[in-house]
Amino acid sequence: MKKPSYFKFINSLLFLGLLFTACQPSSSTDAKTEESKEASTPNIIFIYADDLGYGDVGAYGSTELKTPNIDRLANGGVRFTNGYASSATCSPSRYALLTGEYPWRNKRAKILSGTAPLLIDTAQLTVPKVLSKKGYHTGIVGKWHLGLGDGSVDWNTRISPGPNEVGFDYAYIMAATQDRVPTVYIENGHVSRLEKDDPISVDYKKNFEGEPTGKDNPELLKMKWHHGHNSSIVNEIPRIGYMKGGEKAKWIDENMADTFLVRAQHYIRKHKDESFFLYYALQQPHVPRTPHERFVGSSGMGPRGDVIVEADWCIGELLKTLEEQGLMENTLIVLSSDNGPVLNDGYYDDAVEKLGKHTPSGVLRGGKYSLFEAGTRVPFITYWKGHITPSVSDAVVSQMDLLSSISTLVSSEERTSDSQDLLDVFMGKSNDGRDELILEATSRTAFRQGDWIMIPPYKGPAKNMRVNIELGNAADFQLYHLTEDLGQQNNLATSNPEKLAEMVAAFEKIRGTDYGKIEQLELK
Ligand code: NG6
Ligand code: CA
Repeated sequence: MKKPSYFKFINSLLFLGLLFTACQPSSSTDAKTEESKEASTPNIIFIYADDLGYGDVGAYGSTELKTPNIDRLANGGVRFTNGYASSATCSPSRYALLTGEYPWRNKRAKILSGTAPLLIDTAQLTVPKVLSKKGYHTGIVGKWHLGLGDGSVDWNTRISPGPNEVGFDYAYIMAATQDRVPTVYIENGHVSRLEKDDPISVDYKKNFEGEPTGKDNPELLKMKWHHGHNSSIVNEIPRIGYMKGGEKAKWIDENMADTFLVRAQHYIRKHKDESFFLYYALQQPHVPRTPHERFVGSSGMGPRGDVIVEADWCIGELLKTLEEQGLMENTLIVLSSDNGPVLNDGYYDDAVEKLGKHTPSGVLRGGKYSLFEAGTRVPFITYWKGHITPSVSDAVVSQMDLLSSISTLVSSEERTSDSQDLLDVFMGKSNDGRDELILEATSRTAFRQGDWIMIPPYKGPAKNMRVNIELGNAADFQLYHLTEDLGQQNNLATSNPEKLAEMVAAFEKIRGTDYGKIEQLELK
């Protein structure tokens, strides 16, 4: 009698035990912890194009130029229609992207030469620093253009401070732009493939004796310069600045896209088991436009279109790598451009002649260097498979806001005062973007508030004839209502003096009052 009841008891215990294990909250809690751990420290990739315009992307209305991979991100994530770079030129935009600080607060934040010292203070907060502190591995592959060293760089020893000193664990970069010397890759401060008996010298003022230049030796060129770009010749392309030596270290322009892509893919594979931040800074479609032969003729628009097709392909390959590694659901991707588009930016390369019906600025007025919308309003996409529901957002967001927003994402307290926490907007959960934003273009500034934009009077040409872009300069204030007049055709400054006064007052509160004194445009 006892036995069976004993066994019954044991059986009941076993049954209860099994039931307990099955219902144990610990396993689901573990799964939850795992999930939230993943959700709170996803990999983060910034894909940052150079001079890609609002109208250059299929998802933003381009019908002539096909960008299927960017479109895939745009259609599977949040596509911002009011997403802004902080400046209409490169270095200031990159400065704001990484530091979360308005570029006009830093007087040195202008288009930098290849020998300019590091623009970011090594004590300054940066996106990679925020993430490093949360255990991320951080890397940059591509265009830097934020200065290197302290003013007198010896390119033959370790170059510092640079990306490694402002938060990046790994850096494989070109120093400035593809059209500026030094035309070499730099890996963690060391010029790649540099040979001891062929040291590099760089000078932006005077040439090295006996070295040919674009200006004096047109017979040595495969690409002709239109304005500027007539100093040292590298790979038969004339550049800005003078350089001597480093023959084996010089990049091959047509391979640059592949070189950066392979490094970015390698970085992803290497760090797939930890949380990583990759800043993949594409060099396209900045000049000189040098598509690999696989892409020559691919757009029917000449080299500018071809390098956009090439950049789009690179993005597709990067996505394949993430898929291959099973990282898509655990990676937040932000895609944008550092400033608006330009056609002829100093070389004859058929960008104007073969444009056809394509409109790089889309419906917007202006372009690179301009205070009009096309200078700073750029493709801006956030994508995170399984976490961001596809949508189109007209919330006003700035690249500068990524610092505080990402900080919130990874449960960090770090903030800068200019960078707004718009995480919910970037995640597509809210449409409550910025109320106001100051935009910059070659040291001039304009002010967006709500649907309005106010451009103060600036001396200087209305149009830069060489690049054929309206700059936004005028003798009087300009005021546009952007939802009713996206193309900025109707200046309402005179007809709406109250609104203008309100905008000027709000602008001056942030910007101060000396914004109008910039007569000397940095654009030569
Ligand atoms: C300008 C260059 C232009 C481009 C630009 C930087 C001349 C005349 N023009 O000074 O070709 O290099 O700087 O572009 O030299 S950016 O996208 O990096 O800001
Ligand atoms: Ca640029």
